[in-house]
Amino acid sequence: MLYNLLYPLADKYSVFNLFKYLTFRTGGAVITALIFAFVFGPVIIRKLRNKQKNGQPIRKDGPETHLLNKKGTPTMGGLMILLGLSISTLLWADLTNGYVWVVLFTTISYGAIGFIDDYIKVTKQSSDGISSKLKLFLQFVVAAASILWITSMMPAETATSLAIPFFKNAMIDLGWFYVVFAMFVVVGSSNAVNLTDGLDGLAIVPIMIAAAVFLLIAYLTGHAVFSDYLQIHHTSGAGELAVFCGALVGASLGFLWFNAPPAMVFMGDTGSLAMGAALGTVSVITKHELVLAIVGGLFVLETISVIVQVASFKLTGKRVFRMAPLHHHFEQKGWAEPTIVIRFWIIALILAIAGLATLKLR
Ligand code: 57M
Repeated sequence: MLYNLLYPLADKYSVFNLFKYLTFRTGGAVITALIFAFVFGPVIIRKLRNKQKNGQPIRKDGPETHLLNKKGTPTMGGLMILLGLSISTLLWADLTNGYVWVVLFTTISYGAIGFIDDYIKVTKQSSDGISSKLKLFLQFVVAAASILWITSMMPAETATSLAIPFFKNAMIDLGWFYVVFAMFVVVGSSNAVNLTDGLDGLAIVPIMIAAAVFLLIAYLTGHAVFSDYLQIHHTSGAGELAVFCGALVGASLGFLWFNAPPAMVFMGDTGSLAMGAALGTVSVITKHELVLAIVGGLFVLETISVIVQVASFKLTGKRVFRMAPLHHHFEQKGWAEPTIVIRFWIIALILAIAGLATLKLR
């Protein structure tokens, strides 16, 4: 909004020229979202604690430690992230850019689905929220609207093309199948983050790392010269998503302050579904969906562990892991929670560097 209001006055007040620069506005978005979390985080947590007498219902069949140490922790902390993220984006982004609106629409819609799930869990004091079928149906409906909106804003010749990393300007036109594929990217990344969010700080740092990588990817793919130099697909207008990703980095860093062990608050499905959908949507707009699978590889690993565990248990009655998702397996092996979390952060960082390498390795 500031860009739309103040940049036109740059002739009169040259200082407003700053708003022309994406880098300046992205920096402003990071700082605004971070300050929002520090200023309003405690208030939001206090309100959540007051509203949720018993906090997040802890699963009975979970690791013993969760039942002992985590009882009473409030959930829905994702509201803090979503508020900071949305306000900061609306303040610093160019509001005439359709990609900004579609990523906000998708993120907030998934946050609303998660909020309803969390609300039912907390009010019923049960870890069963919305039925998984209804949850998935709602996610696919939002994803369909989001992908159709995105492809309607792209040039017809590349709207349904999939970019292949490691190859120069390699695009495969998938036609209508691309819409289905992109829907699965959004729904899949949303649920992968949801599964990962099972230990203090475990999900929010990889989310922040992925957001930082996609901040750079959005900036480069939106830049005609840089995208041409790097031989990556150019999506005109995608650069504005750097502001959104910057706000996501700032909001995540702020939330980490309160989610660091021992967590004062959980983000809830309100946060995890929204954050995953946000990353999925940005990866579709920048046509770096396959790179998200690398950068968000920790989320992929956690999801695969669940798929393998459930398939093995259903087919053979035997478990591959002591418990799924993967972080619970290491808990059952006796690893301390912070040990698992920090080691998973290291894996996320290594995967982020690998994802960034795809920009150059062509
Ligand atoms: C998302 N939610 C956490 C919190 C967070 C098919 C099956 C693998 C599904 C999976 C599942 O239900 N996943 C749901 C994980 C939960 O966290 C809440 O949920 C939000 C994220 N969606 O924001 O509000 C618990 O995680 C802990 N937590 C923290 N710190 C945090 O910052 O300690 C979360 C955030 C919280 C808290 O204890 O209550 C969760 O784990 O439920 N199911 C599972 O993950 C279960 N695994 C399982 O059933 N495995 C089976 C088979 C079916 C795969 C097996 O291995 O045999 C485990 N999860 C838990 N207990 N907690 C086991 C039971």
